Amino acid sequence: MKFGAVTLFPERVNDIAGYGVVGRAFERGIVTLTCENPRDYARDAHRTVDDRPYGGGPGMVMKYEPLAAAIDSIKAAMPDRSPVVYLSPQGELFDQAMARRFSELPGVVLVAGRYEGVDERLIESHVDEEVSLGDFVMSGGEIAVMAVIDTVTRLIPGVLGDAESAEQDSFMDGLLDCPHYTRPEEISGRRVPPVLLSGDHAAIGRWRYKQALGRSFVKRPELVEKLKLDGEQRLLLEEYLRESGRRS
Ligand code: 9D3
Repeated sequence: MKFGAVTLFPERVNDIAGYGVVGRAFERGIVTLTCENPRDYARDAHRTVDDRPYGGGPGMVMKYEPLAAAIDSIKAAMPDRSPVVYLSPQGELFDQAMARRFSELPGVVLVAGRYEGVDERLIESHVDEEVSLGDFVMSGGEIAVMAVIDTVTRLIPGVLGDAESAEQDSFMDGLLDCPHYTRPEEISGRRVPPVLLSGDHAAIGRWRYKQALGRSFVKRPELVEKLKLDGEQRLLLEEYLRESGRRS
């Protein structure tokens, strides 16, 4: 999988290749990242990449020409059918399904904006998809580009070890995680749930699924609505709500 990134801060985005599971995928050559800086394509003496907005108002807009040249240059080095994805608050919400779709492509070009955004004509001419991480305001697209690279890389076969991949396509898919505990058994009177010490793996699995279902229902009901619960799942959810004092 080849990632391309267009950014005014390539050293920041390249940092993604230096850490953890994703860093190892880069070391092993499973994924690559090529960055291009629009500033290197600015042709004036000041290497200008931004300008004042037509119509007035605060802030600056990223100029078309340096961005277009940077994207064209990176596309030339990418596989055919590598879409150009512009990270922006106006985009479609990023989720695991979108990440899976990207992970099946030979390449993706990710464009990070700065200032108030990019000249709209750049989006029309060079961008295939606009993608947002959610309804909050960041200072630019670099962290979003890194989030996409991290999420997509984890989905590429061979990147995760056996333990981590087993977790990925588990029956808890689409739900929030269950609680986790490690030693010691007691902290200031708070004990680890006894079932986790029982050695009864069927009971442990059932308890974990009940917790995942119950917390999802309480914190993120829309996740559970998507699932269409069967009788057994309904029973587990009732049990969770009773045990957590939300039902008598
Ligand atoms: C409403 C005027 N601007 C806020 C001061 C709009 C604005 C412009 C540029 C808001 C954010 C940004 C920079 N953000 C991104 O590049 C970005 C982003 C985000 O801020 N939130 C969630 N996902 C993303 S993806 C790219």
